[in-house]
Amino acid sequence: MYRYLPIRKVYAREVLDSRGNPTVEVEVTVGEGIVGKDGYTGRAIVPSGASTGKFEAVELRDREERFGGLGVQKAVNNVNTKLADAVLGENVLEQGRIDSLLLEADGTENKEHIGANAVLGVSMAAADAAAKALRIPLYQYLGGCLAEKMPVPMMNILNGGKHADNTVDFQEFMIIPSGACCFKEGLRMCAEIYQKLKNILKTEGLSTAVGDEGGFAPDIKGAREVFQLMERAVREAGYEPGKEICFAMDAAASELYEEAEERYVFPGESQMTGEKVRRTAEELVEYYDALIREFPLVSIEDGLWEEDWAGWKMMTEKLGEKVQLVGDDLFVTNKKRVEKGICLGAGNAVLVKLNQIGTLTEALQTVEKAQHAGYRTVISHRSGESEDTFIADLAVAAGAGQIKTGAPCRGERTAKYNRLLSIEDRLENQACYENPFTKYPA
Ligand code: 2PG
Ligand code: MG
Repeated sequence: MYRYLPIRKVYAREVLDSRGNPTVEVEVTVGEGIVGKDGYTGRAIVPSGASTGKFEAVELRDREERFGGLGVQKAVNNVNTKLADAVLGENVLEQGRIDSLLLEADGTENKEHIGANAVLGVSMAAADAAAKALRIPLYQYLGGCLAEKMPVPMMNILNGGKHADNTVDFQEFMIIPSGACCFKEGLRMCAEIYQKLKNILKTEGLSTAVGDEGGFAPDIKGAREVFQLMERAVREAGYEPGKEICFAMDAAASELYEEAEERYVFPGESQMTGEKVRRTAEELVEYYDALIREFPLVSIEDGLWEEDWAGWKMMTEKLGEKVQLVGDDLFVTNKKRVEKGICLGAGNAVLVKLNQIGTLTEALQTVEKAQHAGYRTVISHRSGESEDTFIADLAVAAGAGQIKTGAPCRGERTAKYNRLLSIEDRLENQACYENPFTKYPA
């Protein structure tokens, strides 16, 4: 077995993501011999968000005419010059060292110099190359021989907010197969419900077009009406809401908050009702509480905006015993912000997105910090994705427990689900699948 596997080549190119915007693909070639002859090439495509948090690491865009300013040639050049210089000849099996060399090459706190999209591409592709050279699956390389916990999917079936052009103000409505015995069964149950929901929408004369993450994107008045349709779909598929299937939502409240008004503004609901709908943090938490009482809602992500630590504390005191409160924009996969949340008692779960922080090592440290404090972890895709399946392996490797990777629709989403099916197959009876929501609804 190898102990030293030098990085021979680092190469990036501009490719397209699922929204048709450019993103960075990186190839890292390792091997003791001549490149191209007996080397192993790992590859990675970096995702991109739409409802990005204010405190995320910086995604470098060209801001020139091509691709409407969204080109990533500068990030690509940074990989091919500065980052390649930093890691060529380094041992790919030392991920921690590679990531710290990448951080050093950038030299800023938020990776604004070289771009988190450049840095992350190299970090991920290096891990992929190492796994290939060792001829073991990526989840095993990252997580070791104890990597056998399959994540429970939080499957997005209805899109709103920044991910769709409809009147639904909250960004994501998800189903969780809490009664499934394994990942494969859970995925089947969710896919069946997705199809039932499609039929129901059609019968109701609502649109079955999909949003960025593959969930349907009809014009609906508010969350209650969405959950009612979801309950119908669950029942029609032959399952019991609250027993076999629970609900989750990503409010993405940072997108709704108007600082000047100190209120959350609901443009879709306002349009549908003809009244200007605005809510304070307290009113919004009351609103969530009512939804929790009416529906089997067990997880709320970004229930309040990213700078309201006091509001998050209040929300956690009120709802934290009943439901999972996931910090996405609040924590941005940043260890320091998670530490702050733990100290304050803000939220009880962390959403983990690699490109919010920029290196694999930092993301894994955040997971460790969260899990150590008893916070749950959810590995997540971005709304702009690709065929890259890294996060599926990462979810198993980190024993994250949950994954959020969209609807059972659109290739960039199903690629991750299908990868998880193949991992579960490979693990055979070693694979474990635990429902983290046994104690909910309270
Ligand atoms: C989120 C993500 C992924 P985006 O808010 O959780 O669903 O969306 O990538 O647009 O930030
Ligand atoms: Mg989110």
